[in-house]
Amino acid sequence: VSSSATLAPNFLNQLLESEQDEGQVCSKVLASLQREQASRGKHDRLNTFTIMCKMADQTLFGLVEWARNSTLFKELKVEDQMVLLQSCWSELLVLDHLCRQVTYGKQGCIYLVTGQQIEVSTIISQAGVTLSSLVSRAQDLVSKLKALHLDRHEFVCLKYLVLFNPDVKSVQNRRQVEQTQERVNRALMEHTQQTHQGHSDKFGQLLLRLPEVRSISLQVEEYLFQRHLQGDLPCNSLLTEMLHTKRS
Ligand code: DR9
Repeated sequence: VSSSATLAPNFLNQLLESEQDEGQVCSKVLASLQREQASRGKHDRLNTFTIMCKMADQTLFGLVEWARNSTLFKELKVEDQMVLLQSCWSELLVLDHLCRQVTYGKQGCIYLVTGQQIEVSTIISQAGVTLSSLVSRAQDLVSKLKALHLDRHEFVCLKYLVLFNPDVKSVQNRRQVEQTQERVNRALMEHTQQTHQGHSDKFGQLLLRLPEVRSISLQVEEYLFQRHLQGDLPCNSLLTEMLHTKRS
């Protein structure tokens, strides 16, 4: 057994350590939404879109916290941490959404971070073309990932691959980001080879899903930016701030 093969499981376990507990994330998001609702009067209830944005916003806070607590990310200069997060925040949100669907989602339903379930057919009937297409594309990807039996280790590797993107412009220490990306990539490859020996191409299949994640995330940004231009996005949100940073 080569040394890299014996070291890889430790490395992967180390990556898993900074994963957040879904129950805790759910409680945090719910608590924040309830505080928000409690501060409002009977005739000042938030609409669905605003609630969804606040939910996404809280989820995003959680993802930023996840990144900033991870050992690998902490090794980077703060400036590089900033540009990486600013570049991949929407991809992280999409991956997070996908993983939640793969883990908890029922056929034909969207499982929200709060534990609520919404039927896809309801969304399609209420939403406009952009959101409907987004939800459909995401559901197609969920089916593919379910068929691949994506596990927790693989999911966390995909998150790191998205985060440590050496192609982001204005990264200062490109070599460092590249080396981490390669290390995670190797760990993912070894993990898929060891745990899915009958499925020799799982590694390749997983990586082939990333361009679609990217494409969906760009469509999410486009959708949110349009709603922002219409004045629909809640103010003081991290979502809005991220949308602006990327465009300026
Ligand atoms: C889990 C990660 C946190 C993100 C929380 C938000 C989850 C977003 C994931 C899927 C979308 C769920 C949509 C729920 C819809 C509730 C009922 C509904 O259909 O409402 C319609 C409303 C308005 O639709 P519209 O904008 O198309 O306008 C219609 C127009 O007025 C008439 O033509 O839609 C919403 O309220 C949707 C809010 C979406 C908030 C988007 C946050 C996106 C951030 C990340 C999600 C990443 C994954 C997305 C993949 C689908």
